[in-house]
Amino acid sequence: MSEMIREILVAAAGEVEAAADERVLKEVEVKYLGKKGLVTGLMNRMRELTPAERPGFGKSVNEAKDTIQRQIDSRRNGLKAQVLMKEVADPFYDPTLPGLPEVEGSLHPLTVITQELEEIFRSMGFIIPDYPEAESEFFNFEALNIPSDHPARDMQDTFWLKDGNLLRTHTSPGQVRAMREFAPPFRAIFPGKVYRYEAVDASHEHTFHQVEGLMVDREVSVANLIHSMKVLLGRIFKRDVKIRLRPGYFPFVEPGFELDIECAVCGGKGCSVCKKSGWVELLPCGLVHPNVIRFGGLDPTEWHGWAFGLGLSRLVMMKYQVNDIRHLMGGDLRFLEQFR
Ligand code: FA5
Repeated sequence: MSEMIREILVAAAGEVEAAADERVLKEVEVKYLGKKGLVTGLMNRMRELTPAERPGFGKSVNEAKDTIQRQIDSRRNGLKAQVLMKEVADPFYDPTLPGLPEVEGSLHPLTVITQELEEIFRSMGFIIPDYPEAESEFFNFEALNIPSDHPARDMQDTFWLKDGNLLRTHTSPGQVRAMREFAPPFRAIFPGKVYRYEAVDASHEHTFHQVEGLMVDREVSVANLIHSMKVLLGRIFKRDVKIRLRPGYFPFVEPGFELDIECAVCGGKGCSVCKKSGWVELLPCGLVHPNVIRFGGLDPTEWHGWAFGLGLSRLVMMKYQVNDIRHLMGGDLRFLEQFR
């Protein structure tokens, strides 16, 4: 019997090698390994053996089966490669063949809204300077009236860099930088990425986007600030959105406000984005604190300002009813394709 196995192995190896294409190779496979194939047939002869001989024989047949299958697979790969090489080497070029479809990209929703905001504010005379994401402790905290022992530092857990700088925790450092750079009166917005070392959930990311707004002039008022916020939201949403204004504490403004928007994901009913409250914190704002004006190199008895820090990632969520902030930067093309 083992002589028979050996003969089948030799014959199969020869036929596999000689198979000139995949069709012939399939025939060889069926001849040896098919249901009625030669190797399968060997098993039927088991009953001619003594019980003691059967296990060893069964093992040899299975090994023969594996060997032949391996040879067939390897030959099949070889034949496929040959076909491919031939196609590649063929100098014939058919210009009538249809081309590959073009995959059209699109702008990320954060970019779309940023551009819209830039357009709105530019039309109201705002400039758009750019400031560093790796920021100094001075501009991120101290110059914003948040000294190192101030409890407000805990409100924004910080990613510190080895050189003592940090990843900016908000876009507010732009306020003092701009005051030092531009002669007042001026108005500016600073869109950008910010970073916080904090737990991530449906409405909190460690890396998210804000847009800071700042107006410095001799006369500024809360009324003017609130009006600008309303214009902004109206032009972004292009419909009436419910907002509420409440007092808010930030060391760099006085007075400070929190402007919330009715949660667009649940229509104010309560969901994981608004933590069941029906409202989403979107737009803190206030009149710039005199100490910040002073850090900006200006005289707070002459110059005043208002500022806001819009949560841009949340604005995008509200505009497009995105139910989890992690979709925005998650890189899943299925999410992004919806904005084509
Ligand atoms: C600030 O960052 C202040 N710098 C804003 C400010 C500017 C106040 C000027 C007054 C004057 P706050 O930490 O609340 O504040 O963040 C501002 C907005 O960013 C929030 O209302 C919210 O919309 C958004 N935001 C805050 N944390 C996160 C987070 N982890 N993920 C996504 N969005 C966030």
